[in-house]
This record gives sequence, structure tokens and C-alpha cells, in this order.
Amino acid sequence: MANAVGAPLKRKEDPRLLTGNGCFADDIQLPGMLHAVILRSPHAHAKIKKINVEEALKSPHVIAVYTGKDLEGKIGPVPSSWLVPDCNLKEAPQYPLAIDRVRYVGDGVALIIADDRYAARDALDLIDVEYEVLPAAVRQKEAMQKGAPLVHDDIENNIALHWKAGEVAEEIMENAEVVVQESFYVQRVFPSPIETRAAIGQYNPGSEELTLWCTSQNPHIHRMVLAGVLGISEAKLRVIAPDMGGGFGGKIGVYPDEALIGYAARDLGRPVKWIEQRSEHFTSSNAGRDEVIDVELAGNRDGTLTAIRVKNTANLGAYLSTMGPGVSTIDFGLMITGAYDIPHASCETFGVYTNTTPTDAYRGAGKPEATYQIERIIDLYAREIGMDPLELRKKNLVRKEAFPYTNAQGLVYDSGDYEKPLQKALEIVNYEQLRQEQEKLRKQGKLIGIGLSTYVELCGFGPSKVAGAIGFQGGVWENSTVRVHPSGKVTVYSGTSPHGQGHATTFGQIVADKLGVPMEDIELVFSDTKAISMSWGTYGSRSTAVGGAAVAIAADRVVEKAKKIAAHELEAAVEDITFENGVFQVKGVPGQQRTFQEIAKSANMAWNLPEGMEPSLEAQSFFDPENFVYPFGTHIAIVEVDKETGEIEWKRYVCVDDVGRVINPLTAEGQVHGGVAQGVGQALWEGAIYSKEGQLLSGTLMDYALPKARFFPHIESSFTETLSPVNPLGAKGVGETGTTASIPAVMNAVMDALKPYGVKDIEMPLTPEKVWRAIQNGEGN
Ligand code: MCN
Repeated sequence: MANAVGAPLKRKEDPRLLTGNGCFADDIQLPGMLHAVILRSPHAHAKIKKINVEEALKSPHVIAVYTGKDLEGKIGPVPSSWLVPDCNLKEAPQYPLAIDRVRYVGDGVALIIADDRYAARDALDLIDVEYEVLPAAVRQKEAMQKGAPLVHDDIENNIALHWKAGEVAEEIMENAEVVVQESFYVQRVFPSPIETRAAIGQYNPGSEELTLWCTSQNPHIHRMVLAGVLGISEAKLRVIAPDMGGGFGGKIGVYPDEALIGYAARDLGRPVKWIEQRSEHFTSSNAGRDEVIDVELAGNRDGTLTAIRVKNTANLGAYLSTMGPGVSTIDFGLMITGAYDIPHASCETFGVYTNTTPTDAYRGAGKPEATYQIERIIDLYAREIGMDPLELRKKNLVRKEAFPYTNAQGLVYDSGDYEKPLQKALEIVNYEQLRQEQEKLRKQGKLIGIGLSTYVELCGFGPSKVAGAIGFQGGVWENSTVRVHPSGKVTVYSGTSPHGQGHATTFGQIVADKLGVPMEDIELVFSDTKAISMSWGTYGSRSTAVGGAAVAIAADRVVEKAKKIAAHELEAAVEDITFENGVFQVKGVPGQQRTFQEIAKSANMAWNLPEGMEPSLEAQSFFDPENFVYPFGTHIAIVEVDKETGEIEWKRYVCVDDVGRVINPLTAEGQVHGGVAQGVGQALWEGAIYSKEGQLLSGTLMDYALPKARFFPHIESSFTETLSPVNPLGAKGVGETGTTASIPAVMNAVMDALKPYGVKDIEMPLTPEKVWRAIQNGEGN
């Protein structure tokens, strides 16, 4: 198919999923399958004095009960982290079940296996655990104080890591005409995919192979880590991620639960299924954010910015999750200057253990937090010097001519033209007129707010050498195999593991263009460690820029070989063969041609191949890019605040994103919409609330306000295209841009609306009550 890339094709996956023909974890039924539930700690911090499982074992349907002590020496701890920068990391081993102490509400205490799912749940009440409750450390800044309860006895002041990047000399701050300071709390939120986590284990004693279906964004990382935890060869562990109802970062981590299910299936010799409950998800799946960010932005009265100094205090929870230590350090700290040319920058991060569920990557992972602090402090700086926030941005944005641009923290932004999406967004909202109207309405007592966010984001992880140098414990390349069958139909194997992003469509588009075959002739295979040799998974908006690029390169290699076969058959030189729309043609000789399908047949039949050529038409690529990719753009939120109730009413939400070459505008727009929904959710509604004892008070969907579609305005989304030079597609990531950009856009809009009251900051989420109180306490009241 010609020009498939760039076409707004509907998703190939959807008919199957929408007609109930998907196969999600809970759809998997195996003969003789048992059901598992995990008894979890009701306390944030307690000693386990005694566990009595006798009553549970007497229950007629219960097959086995395991406690932490039963598993000692049989399964190793889950390795604490995958992303470990140079940060004096203090690791604390997390065993699949707590042994003598629980450290957060939701910590696993016992595993129950029964032949009936409901009986397994009923047996939870039959296990008697005697706890001695201990004081809990809950919020990070308090947990760091001397005398705070220790989550792990040997880790002083609960400090898990201390990381620094960059240096700002004291005299730069002292000599600045203006220094604006603020402390922002980017609160803890839950990824909340529509499908919770799940694992199903099946052991074959004959082949000694363990198959684990699990809700993983990165089955190969699960295989690598769990093979170590379970003490088996990677060759004997097959991990398959079935259809998944989203992940949003919450399914990157390798959890103790998955190790438990693999262990039980092998131990009992029967398949075992575990499906996480929704309420369990709130306490047992990794959460996101939870960072207290202290910022100082320095510069001149004319708006020239000279330095930014940031301190981030991150709540890592009770244990280090797979990506946890990297989020508030590398992902955050190297991006603190955002889209601005600020010559001096420094970031110091403390990662703190607390008696809460571990935190990890959540859509954007550190980048939304980095963008939040810079976009918010830019607005406060503009307010301080009496400049329009747009003018301050324009004055300091990295110029088009500066690319590739090295930011103050040493990252090299691949390509950019930040004015382009900004200008487009300004035209869409008619910025100047909008400001005039706002002024007019303010005089009538109406609180209209306009919030800008001109962001840049680091994604497309990434070059393995760089990743290794900054603390990644693995490679971050991708691989793909493009296999052409004798009929000319194509199977494409890709290492990335989609869970809602639509790769079967967008990667199909890449192949359709390259091979000139129709979309319906292309099948994609993902997410099975037995079908695909190795991969580093889907997160950090890397699949297109790295995995899609591997697909494109493998397809190019197929065409290269096919061209040689065509040249041989047509008795022409390879250089004289053109390939367009699926047809190989001798230049300037009409009729002298072969279709792609004819060559596929020839390659597989192998009756008449060029001398020395191996049969078959198949190629593989292992692609390791030379750099990350840096999408950018402008989001503008326009709101009205009701001063009587504090309620926020949407006027408009406009976003112009530049994600390099857009493979599929429909899919990309869908990604932006989803991302914006999660960002706006953080700004306005969502937030974990813990009591001082460490109890999660917002642990159900009755208490945790996930936004609904009707809460949103029409999201007016469009793109500009500035190609990336670091992959053959020119594409950058789009999966996280909406979240990264929207949180500060909304906050800046609401703070702009409240400007007449002198309100500078309100802790997210902006509930009507908080907004109303800020108005009451504001100037002029
Ligand atoms: N795309 C495109 N043009 C581009 C870039 C991407 O058309 N220039 C398309 C892609 O081909 C793909 C989709 O957009 O179909 C997202 O691609 P990409 O930005 O490469 O991101 P990933 O595929 O690596 O997905 C990860 C990203 C992240 S980090 C989170 S979190 C997230 C997200 O994607 N979680 C999601 N989007 C999600 N969408 C769904 N439905 N569910 C999740 O859990």
C-alpha cells in the first residue's frame, strides 16, 4: 500500500477487541487450573508475630497455603531495581512474601491456592496473623527527619538514594536580579488501567518449561528477572503478555506476585491463575509521582533566565520498584530546564523509603514532574517581573538554529523548532484577542484563566551506551524480523509489547509502505518470549522510535534481497531495478517487471536464485539508536473559575504537538487525548490520600476520582512535523506527551484565573474546596 505512513487508518485491532474476541489474562482457562489469592497486610508497618494457616488448610477447596517463611531459600528476592543511577543506592531486598515484618498496606503475607476462585477468597478470613503494629513513616520529608520510624532498620534516615547532576555557582544566584522560589508537590496518583494485573503459571514437568502469562509491558524483562528469582534458565521460562487493558507504566515492574504464581504452578504441578482485585490494585501495584520539588529560577528583570536550581524529594515507598530510582533522578533531573535555554542548572534528588506502596514509572515517569516545575515556575517568574508568560517563554525557548542542542544537564536534544507549534497554537486560540477578552471579563468579575505549556520531553529509550552510562541495567535496543511467506503475505515479529497503543496498525503501516503490500496481508506478532529473541519492552514512548525503526530496517533489508532476485529474473543490473507500489521494474523498460508476490514465491521456491544466495525472503534488524528523541509542543488550557463555588469550567483545550513524522494521525491523536486525560486528572481530581498511620484513604474508585469522558472539553489536537535525525522513520514518541504537557497547562490556567486574588500555587488536585479557600484567603478579601 502506498503512502500508508501518515494515513489516518482505523485500528486493525479494534474489530477483534470490540466484538469480544480478544484474549485477556482472565479469558485464559487451562485444564485443572487452580486459583490464587494473596493475603495482604492491613497495616503500614508491623512485626509479624505469628501466622496460623491451619483453618485455611482445612477448607475443602484449599490446596495449599504458603507464607514468607515457607518460601525462604526457595525463591530469591525480586531484584530491587532496573534503573540505578550513580546515587549511593541503599537497597533493601523484597521477598515475594513478607517474612517477619510488613512495610506497607498491601505487602504480601500469604499465598492461598484453591480449586475455586471464591473459595480462595473466602479462605483469606481463615488465616490468623498476629501483628505488632509499629509507627509508620508516610510522607518523604518527615520520613527523612532524625527519629522518624525506620522502614528498614539499617537504612539511616530512610534515605534510599542521593543523586546530583549539574552545579550552579552560588554567585550566579546571588548576582541574579530576580530569583523566584516555589515548592511544588506532584502528588501520588495511580496508573489505573482498565484491566488490573494478572498472572497465570503453567509448568510442564516433561519439558521442565514454565509458561507465565502475565500483564507485562516488557515480557523479556520479566523473563530475565523472574528466571533469576525462580532459579531457572531463561530457556525454560516462556513469558507471554496476552491482550492487555492498558498499563500506563504500572505493568513495567516485575512484582513479587508474578514470582509467586510461577513458583506455585511449578510446585503444585497444576496451572495457577491470579487476578488482582481493583481494591488490591490501589495498594499493591506501583503508584506514580509523589515528589516534593523545591525550585529556584534566577535571571534578569528583562526576562533573561540564567539558572535553575532544583531539589526533589521523592517518596519511593517501602521497596525499590523496577524503574523507581530512575524516575526522580535521571528522567526528572536531566530535563529540569525544559524547552528553555537556561545556561546553568543543578538538581539534587533524595529518594526516601516510606511505609507506602512502592512508586515507579507512571505515564511520563519524571518528565511530567520536570515539565511541571519548569512550566509553573516560568509563569511565577513572569508574574514577578510583570511580563506576559508567553513573552517570557518566547524569549527563552531554545532556538531552531541551536539543534542538536545540548542542555545544561548534558542531554543532546535531537531536533526541534519550538516556535512552530507555539505559533500554531496561538493562532488557533487567537491569543492576543483572548487576553483582551480576559481583561474585559475580569473587570466584570469573571475569572478567566489562560494556561500555557511549551514542553519538551525525553523519550524513545534509547541508545544502550548512553542508557548504560546513566544507570540503566540493560540495553535499550529493539529487534524485528520481517518474514515473507511464499504467497507474499507477511508476518512481522516485533519485540515491543503493545497494550493499547495500536502497534499492529502503525507498524503494519510502516511495512505496507516499505513492501508495497496491502495492510490486510501483514500480521504482527508481539509479546511472546518464545517467538521473539529479546526486547526491552514498551514504555518511555520508545516503541515507534526504536521498535518501529527496527521494523522499517528489517523491511528495507527484505526489499534489498528481493531486488536482487528481481534483477536476476529480469536479467538486469540491480542498480537498474526500481521498486514502487509493490512492483520491481527495469528502469525505462515497461512490462519488464515482477510483483512483490512473484518475488516472494521465487525466493521461497528457490528454483532460480542468484548464484550463492540463500533461499527465503526474511530479514532481521537489531536497532540501537544513536540518541533519545525529544518531542515538543504547546498546550493551551482556557478555563473559568466560579468564585462562589471554586469550580473550574472548561472553555477550551488546544494542543499542538510535534512528534516528528506522524505514522498514523488518528492513533497519535488518540494517544494525545488519553495522555491529556491522565494529566488533567492529576491536576484536577486524582490523588492518593494516606492517613498518618499509613492507611490509604483513597483506595477505591468511590474515593479516588478517576475522570470520566464527560469531565473533558473537546480536545483540539493537531501536529507539526519536525523529523528526528536519529531513526530512519524520523519519528518521535507520542505516548506520554499529553500527560507531560497538560498538568502545568491546566494549573497555569487556574492560577492565571486566580491572579486578581494574588494566588500563586495550590496543591494538586485542584478540588473546588481548595480553590474556593484560596479565593477566600486571597488578596482583596
Ligand atoms: N505513533 C505515531 N506516530 C509517532 C509516534 C507514535 O503514529 N510519531 C503511534 C505509534 O505507532 C503507537 C502509538 O502512537 O501506535 C504510541 O507510540 P509511542 O509514542 O512510540 O509509544 P509506545 O508505543 O512506546 O507506548 C508507550 C506509551 C507510554 S510510555 C504509556 S505510559 C502509555 C502510552 O504509550 N500507556 C498506554 N499509551 C497508552 N495507550 C494505551 N491505550 N494504554 C496504555 O497503557
